[in-house]
Amino acid sequence: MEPFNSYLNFNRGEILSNCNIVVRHLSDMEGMYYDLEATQKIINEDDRVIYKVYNIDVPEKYGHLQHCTSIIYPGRVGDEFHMTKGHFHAQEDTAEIYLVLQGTGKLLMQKKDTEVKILDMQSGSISYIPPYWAHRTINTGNKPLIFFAVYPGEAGHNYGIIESKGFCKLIIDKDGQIKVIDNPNY
Ligand code: S6P
Ligand code: ZN
Repeated sequence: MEPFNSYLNFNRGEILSNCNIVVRHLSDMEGMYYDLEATQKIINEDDRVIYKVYNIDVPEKYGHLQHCTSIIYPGRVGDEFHMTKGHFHAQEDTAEIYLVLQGTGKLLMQKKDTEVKILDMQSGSISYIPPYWAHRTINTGNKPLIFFAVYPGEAGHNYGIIESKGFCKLIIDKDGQIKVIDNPNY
């Protein structure tokens, strides 16, 4: 394989070449926000885009490095802030690095024994997600949250556990304050 450059628009988070784009509407995340009524209402109205991921094309193999940007648009579903689905890596002993380019948010992480860690995300923050931690990103601000991620080629994604149980904590807007609460459905 030959070396190559890609180009990132720092303000918009878009990568302009060598890329595939994942667009997640709310309907792609049904059941992941705890307010099911608010979810259904938004899906029926405009099924808004919650986030996009610009993935640079690299072989999903040991020795390579996957790299991408994620853009989470600001907003809430009920009182829960816009967020990613969240996942474990399929190859669980693989880590990841997130570098925030713009916006503010939280990085919610959880191990299988339900130990939880939440880190702040802001422009310039570099978060290290060690092996074995599931991770979800939440936009708690009023601008897009844009971050660049790098992780091992073979890591893959396991969404199943999070799709069925969620995380044990939720991050919500309570009267204009960011609050971490227990997930009533966990
Ligand atoms: C990949 C990395 C991110 C997420 C992206 C969307 O390992 O953690 O690129 O894929 O932020 O989140 P999700 O949970 O829908 O894949
Ligand atoms: Zn990941």
